[in-house]
Amino acid sequence: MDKLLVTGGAGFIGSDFVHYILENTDKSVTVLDKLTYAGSLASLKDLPADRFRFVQGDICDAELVTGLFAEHDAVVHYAAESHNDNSLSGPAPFVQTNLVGTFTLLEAARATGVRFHHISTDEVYGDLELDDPERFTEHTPYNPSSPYSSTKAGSDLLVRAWVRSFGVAATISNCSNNYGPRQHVEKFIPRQITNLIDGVRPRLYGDGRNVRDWIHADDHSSAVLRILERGRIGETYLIGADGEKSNRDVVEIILQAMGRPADDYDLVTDRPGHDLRYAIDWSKLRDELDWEPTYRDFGAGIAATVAWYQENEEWWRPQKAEAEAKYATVGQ
Ligand code: NAD
Ligand code: TDX
Repeated sequence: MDKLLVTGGAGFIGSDFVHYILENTDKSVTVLDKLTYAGSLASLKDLPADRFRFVQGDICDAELVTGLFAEHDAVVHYAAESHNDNSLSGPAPFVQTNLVGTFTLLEAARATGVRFHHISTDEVYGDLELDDPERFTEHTPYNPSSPYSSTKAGSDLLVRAWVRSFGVAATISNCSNNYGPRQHVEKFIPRQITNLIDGVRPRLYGDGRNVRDWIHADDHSSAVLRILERGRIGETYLIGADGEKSNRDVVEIILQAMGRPADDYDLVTDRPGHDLRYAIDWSKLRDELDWEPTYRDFGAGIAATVAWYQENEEWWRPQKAEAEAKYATVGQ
């Protein structure tokens, strides 16, 4: 598996995977990315020219996609519309990219026989009560809440059907919330960090008690590589790092890292249908594939992420006004 095609490689997690592969293996990488508002070539700067190529294009373009599959040993599929809040204000591109796009890639995998890994989310399982002792496992029934998570759930089911009906050589991973450098400022953690840089108080939806299970993007990347190399075809693997935190706790950790009082935030209008809690049981990945996360200290990970946004304003500044203008229309 020397030649990888990475869809969505100009986005947050896809670009992390590209950097991770080029730094830690001898593989070569082609990125296929449409460069929507969420994609940035600045996330793919200074990569080795002899092992890296960028193709701008749409995963819904069957001819382009099938030609690219035939030139590679494996495809890792990150491309998606990824933001829940956008899926509430405009669901159409979510249906197009997440469902039709994944269908188009699966048909190319079927035609070419190329190994396929599908990147998905824990949100396909719906949410948990705050005091539920259970966490999501590979056997938890699908119960998505938002247009985003329902299209991701649908894309997972397409992959499963293409494995069973057509023998496509695919695996799926469902990961918890990622943090780290190069995440779009529409998302929770970078939004609060860049607001604070701009002198604006962090904004918590509802009462701020919702819980997310955080993992550093580099740990997500190492897990995906492990599944690509050792995962069993047709299997689903959950990826997590025991990182449950309430949104309130996360904001307090960011405020502390930026030298501000712990209560220096505002509560704003809640997200409609807001999932209460996600929590991942990743023991299958540990027991079967011998994988462990390496980022165990969330406070240190956040401090490093804060430093990255402080030092890379030229990367995020072009996104900021548009992201905040969208939030302003819904009182968030
Ligand atoms: P992102 O929004 O930062 O990046 C998405 C990328 O896909 C962008 O570069 C965009 O230009 C590209 N893209 C969108 N539509 C396209 C199309 N039609 N054709 C080609 N490229 C297209 O997203 P992210 O946060 O990096 O998420 C990447 C993947 O990981 C998604 O599949 C998402 O569901 C999944 N995921 C994300 C998280 C998280 O915490 N962010 C957690 C679990 C799983
Ligand atoms: O300003 C905010 N205030 C706030 O309280 C924002 C932007 C978010 N929130 C809350 C909503 C969530 O409870 O913070 C939490 C995290 O929000 P997001 O960053 O939008 O992430 P989430 O909705 O949990 O989804 C993320 O994780 C799973 C990714 O965006 C998805 O792509 C991934 O599948």
